Amino acid sequence: MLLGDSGVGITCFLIQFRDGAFLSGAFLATVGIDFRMRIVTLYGLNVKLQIWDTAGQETHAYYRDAQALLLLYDITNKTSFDNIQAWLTDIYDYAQKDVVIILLGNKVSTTSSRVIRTEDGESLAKEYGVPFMETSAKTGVKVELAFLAVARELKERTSVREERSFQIHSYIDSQKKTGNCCAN
Ligand SMILES: Nc1nc2c(ncn2[C@@H]2O[C@H](COP(=O)(O)OP(=O)(O)OP(=O)(O)O)[C@@H](O)[C@H]2O)c(=O)[nH]1
Ligand SMILES: *[C@@H]1O[C@H](CO)[C@@H](O)[C@H](O)[C@H]1NC(C)=O
Ligand SMILES: [Mg+2]
Repeated sequence: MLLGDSGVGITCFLIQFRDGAFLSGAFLATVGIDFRMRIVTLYGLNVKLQIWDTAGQETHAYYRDAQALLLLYDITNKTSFDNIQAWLTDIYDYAQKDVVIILLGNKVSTTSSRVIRTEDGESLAKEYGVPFMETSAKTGVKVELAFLAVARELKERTSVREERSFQIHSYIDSQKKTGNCCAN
């Protein structure tokens, strides 16, 4: 499930992942809740992701059952970043204890000015022990990586193997560096 303040780019992020395109034109604020599917291949298996799009506050009732939460803020909007702490506090109160969380600073390719530095996002994420990356729902930067990292982590958790070979933090760090398709 995608969460964050209104206007951070949640719907665009989801459409970019599903369709590989930026939802431009008329601004369509999400009302209520909606979901979309995409099938990805992980370890040679087709995995169907059911991704929920939400809008604004009061979403506890929905994310209580979510397996993973992608929490977005907008790097050009300080309010959306300042509210991340409140989001995380709520998540720890209402979400499942083993929920996978990832923090995303969206709109990196924006022409308007950045107000939240990369280091600010990194240190907040570190404080809460969650993985972090900066993304663009517009150009697609790290959109695929964010979802695939979460999907792999979920798959790993349901695996019957005793040893965990996959670690979401180190996976993201390595993918950020490789500069391949999914990490650009
Ligand atoms: N430059 C830039 N603009 C973006 C990006 N993602 C979204 N936007 C713009 O931000 C605005 C809000 O995008 P939405 O995807 O509708 O945001 P939302 O979080 O779903 O908003 P609500 O549904 O109203 O809560 C739109 O004008 C998008 O064009 C991005 O990565 N870069
Ligand atoms: C910044 O984000 C907040 C939500 O965090 C929103 O209410 C506000 O309209 C946004 N400001 C701008 C200039 O987009
Ligand atoms: Mg929306």
